[in-house]
Order: sequence, then C-alpha cells, then structure tokens
Amino acid sequence: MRTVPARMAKARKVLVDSLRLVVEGGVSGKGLARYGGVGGAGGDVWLLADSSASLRHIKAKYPKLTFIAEAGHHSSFSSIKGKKGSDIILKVPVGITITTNENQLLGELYAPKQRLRVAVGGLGGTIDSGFIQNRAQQRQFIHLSLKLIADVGLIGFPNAGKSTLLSRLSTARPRIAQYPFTTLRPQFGVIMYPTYTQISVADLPGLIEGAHRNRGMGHKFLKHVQRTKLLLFVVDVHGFQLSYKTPFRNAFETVQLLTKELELYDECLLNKPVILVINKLDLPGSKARCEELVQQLQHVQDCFPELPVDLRPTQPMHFENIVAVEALTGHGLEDLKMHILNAWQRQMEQERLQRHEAYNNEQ
Ligand SMILES: Nc1nc2c(ncn2[C@@H]2O[C@H](COP(=O)(O)OP(=O)(O)OP(=O)(O)O)[C@@H](O)[C@H]2O)c(=O)[nH]1
Ligand SMILES: [Mg+2]
Repeated sequence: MRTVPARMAKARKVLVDSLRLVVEGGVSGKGLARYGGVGGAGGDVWLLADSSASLRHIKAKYPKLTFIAEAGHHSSFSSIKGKKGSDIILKVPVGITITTNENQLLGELYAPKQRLRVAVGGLGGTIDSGFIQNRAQQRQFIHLSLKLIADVGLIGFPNAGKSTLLSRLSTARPRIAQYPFTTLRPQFGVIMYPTYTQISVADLPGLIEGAHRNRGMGHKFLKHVQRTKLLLFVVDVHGFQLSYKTPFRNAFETVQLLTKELELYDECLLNKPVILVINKLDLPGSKARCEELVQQLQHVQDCFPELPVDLRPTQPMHFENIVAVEALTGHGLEDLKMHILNAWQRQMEQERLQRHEAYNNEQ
C-alpha cells in the first residue's frame, strides 16, 4: 500500500481537469485584384462538448496543445471566390468552462453538442483590404477547466465514509478502504427516488485541513462544488487524524475546518444549503459523541470562541438538517435521502423564483 504522500502525489498526477491551449484562426486567402476576386476566410477553431471526450485524451493526442485552423484559399481564375479554410472542431468533455489568460469568461459548455468558437479566421482579402492576406483575427491562450455538474456535492475529510455513503445512496461503486485518500478523483452517482426523481451526487475527495495553503490536493476539487445545488458535509463522529504528525480533530472541529476551507475558497459557497451527515454511528461510544456534537452545534455561539483561531471560520455554518447515519450498514440513509430530496426541491424552487425575478427586472 502506498504512503499518504505517495497517494496524494499520484492523485495530482492522474487528474487532468484543466488545460491551457493556444488557438488561432487560419490566415485568409488572397483576393485577385484583376477580377475583384475575394480570398477565402481562414478557418475558425471551435470547441464541441462531447460525452466521450476527456482532457487527458486531448493532452495525449495533441501534446503541443496548439490549434491553428487552416488558411483560406486564394482567389484564382478558376475559383474567383476563394474557399474558406477548414475549421478545427475540438471535442471537449461536457462541463467545461473556458476562460482567457486574463481569467475572463468566454463560455461554458454544459451539455453535449454545445459549441463555442474560440478563434476566428482572417477575413478573405477583398477590395477593401487591398486583396491581401489577412492574419487570423485571434490568437489566444485559453484555459479549459472541467467542472462536474452534480446536484449534490459530498465534502469531508479522508476516511469519513464519503465513498461508502455514495455507494449506498446511489448506483456508483467507488473503491472503499480504511486508509485516507482512497478516492483520488471525483466520483459520480445518481440517487433514484420512487417518484422517478433522480439526483446526481459527486464525491469530491481530498479535502484536508490546510487545503487553502495547497496541502494535500489543495482546493483542486472545490471548483466542482460551485455548480452543485446542495452540499453534504460528511464527518466521522469519532473525529479525524491524517497521520501521527498531524493533530487529532474531533467531529466539531472537523465541521468548523470544513466550513473554513469552503469559506477560504469561495464565500459564495456558504450560501448553498448544507446537510450535515454524522457517520459511523455503529461504532462503540458513538451515541454519546453524536449527542455532544449536536449539543455543540446547537450552542455554537458559546463553543465558537473556545476554538483556536486557526480552526475557526468567520461564521459557523447553518445546517438545513443534521442526520446521524451508519453508511456501512445503511442505517439512517432513508431519512437522509428524504432530507436530500426536500432540500433539493426547495433549492430548485428558489432558483426558479430567482430566474423569474431576474426576468421581470429585465423587462
Ligand atoms: N464502522 C463504520 N465504518 C465505516 C462507515 N462508513 C465508512 N466506514 C469505513 O471507513 C473507511 C473509509 O471509508 P470510505 O468510504 O473509503 O471513506 P472516504 O471518505 O471515501 O475516504 P477517502 O476516499 O480516503 O477520502 C472504510 O474502511 C469504511 O469501511 C460506518 O458507517 N461505520
Ligand atoms: Mg473515498
């Protein structure tokens, strides 16, 4: 079995969830002055969302990560209007956000077959441009960043039982083991309800204390949280210790540390509804610990000042529900599923109202 640092290093390596590309439209063709012929425009570069594509594959297939579309054809006697250069259509995974080098948003591809033009070819040489070849209109660096699209995000320190929970709630079958960092990349599952509602869940592993200082896998996976409607904090009622070199954190401290990591990553995440899942209730001594945790959370304003400053978020998290479970045996999960459904429905309704309000304001 690999050591914790070796597993973390592997996790960093196996995952390709962002890429930087150079994209450039093709040069245009020359016009033909004598006959007023127009040169063909240069080809464009497009990104096309496709479920079978992956960033890892793009990186392997095009190591230079440079995409220059074909030049437009010159105008000639036989072809007065030069042909447009071929476009490049690069298949990218669904859920990609595209930004410029200056971090300006160019677009997002949420669904298969959505496309975005990221570089435009030069305009064909005409009388206005003196029939010359025009350079591509754009050559730019673009960043592709993959964000999963899931309704629910599982957040918790290693070993808390996220994968066990995911495998119990959904059809996903992630690896489960006794050591931290078993899961090295986000895992997906879907909860099926008898009413045919389906709610997708993503296990976002690798968060540890100090992730904001880039410890462990840092905040690498937290970007996926941004698109979820609901978060589940999963904590081991018996607390967590990464290794003998790091301090032991009890369940209450774990909750605060998770809140703090979210807050440091993006304060907007704190506006999402969060359900607290207290796990491993089957182990001896759990009941008393669980009651203590619930007490502490109910009187969080009293317990808060006692926490060391470096464990304390600005504000304690307000939980929609607190649910105690045994992910291993499945005990408590039916309750949890209902809470997830209710919170998800409330959130959907709220988003619908917000869209409605925004629409009305625009009119
Ligand atoms: N006793 C008990 N053990 C549990 C429970 N849930 C999970 N475990 C055990 O806890 C260990 C870690 O579980 P995982 O589901 O792999 O935890 P994880 O949060 O996915 O961990 P990482 O992938 O390393 O981040 C495994 O040995 C599980 O069998 C539970 O409800 N009770
Ligand atoms: Mg796991």
